[in-house]
Amino acid sequence: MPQPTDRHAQEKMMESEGRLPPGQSLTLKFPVLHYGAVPEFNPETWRFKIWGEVIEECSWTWEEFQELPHREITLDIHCVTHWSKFDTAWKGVAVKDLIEKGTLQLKPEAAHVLQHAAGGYRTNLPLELVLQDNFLMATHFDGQPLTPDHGFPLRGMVGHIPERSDLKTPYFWKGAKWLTGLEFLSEDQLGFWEKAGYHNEGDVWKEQRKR
Ligand SMILES: Nc1nc2c(c(=O)[nH]1)N[C@H]1C(S)=C(S)[C@@H](COP(=O)(O)O)O[C@H]1N2
Ligand SMILES: [Mo]
Repeated sequence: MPQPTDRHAQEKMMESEGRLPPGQSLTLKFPVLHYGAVPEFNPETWRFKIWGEVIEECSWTWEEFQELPHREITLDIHCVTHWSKFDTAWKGVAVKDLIEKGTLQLKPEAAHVLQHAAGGYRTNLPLELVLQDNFLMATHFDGQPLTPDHGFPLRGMVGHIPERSDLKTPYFWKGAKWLTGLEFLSEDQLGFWEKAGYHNEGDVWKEQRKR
C-alpha cells in the first residue's frame, strides 16, 4: 500500500516537472465519475457509427471494430472536479489512423466532432483536437479491456502527453465513456456538460472550468 506521503511526494514531483495543472491534485486511485447508470453491452447488437460531414457513413460491429488499427498512448488525465491521474496507459483506435488508411473520408465542411454515448451523454471537440495524438477511442486501460465503470467496451479518451505542450489538453469530461458514435459537424454543437455551463474548450492549462 502506498503511504499518504507517497501521494504528496508524487504530486510535488509532478508539480516540479510542470505536469500538474493549476487547481489540480494527484490521485493514486482511479475515480469513477459519470451521470446516470452504466449501460449494458450486447456484442450482438452493439454498433459503432460515424456520420455527418463524411463522404460515406461507417458502421462497425464489435467484431469488426477489433480489426481496425489500434495504437497505444500514455496520458495524464485531468478531471474538472480537481483530480489528476498520471501516466495512464491506453490502447485503442485513433481517428487520424482511420483517415490515413482511407477507412474514413471527411467532407471539407467537417470542423467539429460530437461524441455520442449509450445513455445519451454527449461531448463536443473541435476536429483539430480529435485528430491530435492525445485523442483515442480506447478499448483497453493498463493492458486490460476497460471495466464497465470506466466505459467498456469503448470510450473517448483525452489527456496530456508530457513534452507535448504543442497539443491542446481539455478536461477529462471531453472523453465519452460507452462511446457509440462520432458525428462530424460543420457547426459546433454543445454536449451534456457544455450545455450545463461548463467551458466549451475546457483547457486544463488555462483552467477553463466553467463559462
Ligand atoms: N458517457 C459518459 N461519459 C463520461 C461521463 C458521463 O457522465 N457519461 N463523465 C465524464 C467525466 S466528467 C469524467 S471526469 C470522465 C471520468 O471517467 P472515469 O469514470 O473513467 O474516471 O468520464 C467522462 N465521460
Ligand atoms: Mo469530470
